[in-house]
Amino acid sequence: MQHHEVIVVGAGVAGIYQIKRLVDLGIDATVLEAGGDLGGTWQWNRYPGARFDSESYTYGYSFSRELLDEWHWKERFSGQPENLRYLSHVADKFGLRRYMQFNCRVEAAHYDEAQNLWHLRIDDGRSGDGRELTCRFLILTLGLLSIPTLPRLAGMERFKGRSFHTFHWPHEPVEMAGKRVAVIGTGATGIQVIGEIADKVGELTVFQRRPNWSAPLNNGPISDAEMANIRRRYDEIFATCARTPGGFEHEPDRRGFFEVSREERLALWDRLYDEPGFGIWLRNFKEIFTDEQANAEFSEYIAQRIRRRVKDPKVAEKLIPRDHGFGVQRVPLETRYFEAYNRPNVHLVDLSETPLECVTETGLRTSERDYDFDIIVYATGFDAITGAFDRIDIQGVGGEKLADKWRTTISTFLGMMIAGFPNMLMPAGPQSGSASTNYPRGIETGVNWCTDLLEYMQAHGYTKCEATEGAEKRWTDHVTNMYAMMLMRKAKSWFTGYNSNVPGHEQGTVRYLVYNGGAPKYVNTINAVAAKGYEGVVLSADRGAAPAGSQPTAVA
Ligand code: NA7
Repeated sequence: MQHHEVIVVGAGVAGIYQIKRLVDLGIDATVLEAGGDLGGTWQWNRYPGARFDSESYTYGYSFSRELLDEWHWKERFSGQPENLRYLSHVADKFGLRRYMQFNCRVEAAHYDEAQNLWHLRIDDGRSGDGRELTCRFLILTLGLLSIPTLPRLAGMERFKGRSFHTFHWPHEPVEMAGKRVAVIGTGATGIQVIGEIADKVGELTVFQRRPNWSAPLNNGPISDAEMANIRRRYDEIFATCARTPGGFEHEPDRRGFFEVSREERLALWDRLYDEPGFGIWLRNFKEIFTDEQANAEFSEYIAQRIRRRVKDPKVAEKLIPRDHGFGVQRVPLETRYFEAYNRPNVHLVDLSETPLECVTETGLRTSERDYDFDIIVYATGFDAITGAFDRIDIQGVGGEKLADKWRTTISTFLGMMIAGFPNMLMPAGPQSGSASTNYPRGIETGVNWCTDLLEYMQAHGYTKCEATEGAEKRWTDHVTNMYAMMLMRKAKSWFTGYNSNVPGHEQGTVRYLVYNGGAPKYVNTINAVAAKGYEGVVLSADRGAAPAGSQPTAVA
């Protein structure tokens, strides 16, 4: 049986950095990854148009000056192939691949109290004992959006053309010229795909159930001179990211929404609409997120922008959301998205008027008619944030199942630990600072905190850590209370745990999954916990023995 001091599950952006930190400390650790290679999100999502909505140079890791100095981001918002090359480069540069085992799906992780060990069962074709691994510490870097979900439509298997979820877009190029293509879903993914393929396919039919508020990405190349300047500014850039709520360079406008004139508000919005990235969301007035009236006025501004860009007024009205205001769901950024609907080969089907009924051998049937397609693209989203945890049979003290504990309410301590699940850490778990911020900025914070905890334990001779129930309750109440002031609490989105395709999550009953206090407050809080000797965490020297016959560091 393989035994390691630490097993990290998931070799995405968080897992790569986590193993780097562990290797640097000389800790015996391995990464188990279900996919055939590293990269997580950027390994799987190969659909046309997949790219960062974060400025590339704020998405890259900040931990190595050498890495920052040598990597040239070619686009302000870099695309999937380049992003995967980057992560691969990081792993190769720091020799991390040899600590990773691919095609290893973790099926179960059970905590053994007597031995103070986690027992993992993997599904990778190995048989017998080889499927079992043990570790003292289990670090889950599973990804927030790693479990794609498909509609529950009758007949999906009988479609004779090609169909795939965007997450499973094929590795080899998909021939789309002249093809009749359907895209179901208009979230951030659908909006990227539609803008990218509209002029490359024969006919494109978009099946939209609810429109999303979306604004221009305004992407562009980064020249050598600009990149040199970015390199010079890296310290300043990361310092800015660290002090902004979203972990971006975008800082909120501190003026009160109602304290400036309407003309001043319009001047700001006109400027932001033409600027790159999330500025339109995050450089805006803070009241957009909390005040119905402010949000309505700004939403109407964006609606006017849509009307100006979409020629057919009927289509324009269908693309304007009515059930939620701008920015209370994750704002997709787009490139030529609205203009796509001005093309004669692009058609919009409003599923709120004519719902999908089933998939046929040749295409899709709505309540109104049949449509024939060569390719159906499901851009239908993810069982977000907790989905990857639910797919592993995780059992803590006394065999308590995490899926049961989280069935009705999510509860964590700092989004990184769970009472009843000792020595299990989640650098970017539900209720942590990562989900609602520029992800790598958040995960660096989480990974550093978890790694510092391990170092602290080693230095003090502790072998077991567990959050107390009281600390967990206080944190979860804090996360819950923060939703009370946010308009987002009313939106049906993955930030609030809604997913129409996952039983139990389709009603849109709010689940408190993300921390809304902003990155600086989150970092201050977790640092204060550490400074007080990990207040809220019981640390003990419960020395369980490694299992008989175990082989340390048997990395493939
Ligand atoms: P999202 O944002 O969850 O969007 C999924 C889209 O698919 C959304 O428009 C859904 O409509 C639609 N959908 C889902 N199921 C169905 C069914 N059964 N029928 C019709 N339409 C459906 O996922 P994305 O992948 O776009 O984005 C996820 C994140 O990835 C994104 O925020 C970025 O951070 C990266 P609905 O709104 O439910 O009516």
